[in-house]
Amino acid sequence: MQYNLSRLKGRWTHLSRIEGGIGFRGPGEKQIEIDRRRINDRITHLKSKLEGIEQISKTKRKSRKDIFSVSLVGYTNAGKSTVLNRLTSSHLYTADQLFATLETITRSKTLETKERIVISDTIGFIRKIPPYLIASFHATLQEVIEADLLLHVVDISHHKLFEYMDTVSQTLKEIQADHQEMILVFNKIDLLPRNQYMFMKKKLRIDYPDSPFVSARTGENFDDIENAISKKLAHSKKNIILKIPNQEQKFISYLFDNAEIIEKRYNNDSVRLRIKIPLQKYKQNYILFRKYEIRNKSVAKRKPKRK
Ligand SMILES: Nc1nc2c(ncn2[C@@H]2O[C@H](COP(=O)(O)OP(=O)(O)OP(=O)(O)O)[C@@H](O)[C@H]2O)c(=O)[nH]1
Ligand SMILES: [Mg+2]
Repeated sequence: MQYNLSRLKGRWTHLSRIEGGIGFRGPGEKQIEIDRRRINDRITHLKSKLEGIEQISKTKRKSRKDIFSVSLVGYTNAGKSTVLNRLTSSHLYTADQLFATLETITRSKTLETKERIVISDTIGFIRKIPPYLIASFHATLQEVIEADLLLHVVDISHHKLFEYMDTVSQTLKEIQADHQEMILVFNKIDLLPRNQYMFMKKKLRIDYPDSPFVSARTGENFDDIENAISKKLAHSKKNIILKIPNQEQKFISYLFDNAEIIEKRYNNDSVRLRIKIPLQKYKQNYILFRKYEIRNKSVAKRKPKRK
């Protein structure tokens, strides 16, 4: 709509040739104004709808806070939705077109290890996403920012794969989602002739030794994705804030021995800690953690987010 708005001028030139007299407007100009108003109304309507979507997805994310979350990212048409379909045996819309996916879809999956995770599909990235599009896709991108793990799906058969990989990394940096754990998944291996596939694999293995090479179409090597996720899950860490009374000395010293302390602040009768703790250890002491965990509050006041 924003794009249409900026292109309105040239649209009614055939009518503009009919001149309006002094103080009157030609029919071309009038039509442009009507169109502009219509588009502006539509933009307002869509913006408020987007706010609604964002609110809903925020609530949903909150309710899944304790579940390990994986987000699929990648260049448009890389095969993200197809990968998700196969991983979770679902039937999302996939198509050989750009931007087949326009909203976030989240599916849950139970791994062989019996752990439940959620996996979200997202819109594809492209080179130079215009800023107003980033705003529209904020809800989707928020999912990416908050994910515990990113699966970066790459179309290995595409001649521009390295350029596309760079674009995705760049976009992740721009939305400040480059701190997360990431697994690169090389997809569409069925499209490469065998010798070319072996050559690419050998080359890519140097930089990405743990990456799965798969085909979402045939399902080849799909177990490798699940194994890679399980591995990351086993080593993943939870970022939490705790307020612990001083008498819990044993628990406090346990944390100093087992967690990475990011911030600490001593009060009269308690200590507030922001820590990173391996998920396994968090689970082992789940009751104590839940008892003292502070949700959605930061130890130090954060700088207000720039809009
Ligand atoms: N041959 C082959 N085709 C695949 C494979 N994975 C996906 N495709 C096809 O590639 C096209 C794009 O797949 P999608 O899953 O829609 O891609 P996407 O990354 O979700 O795309 P956007 O939502 O547009 O960003 C579809 O036609 C899929 O059938 C694969 O492993 N092999
Ligand atoms: Mg898709």
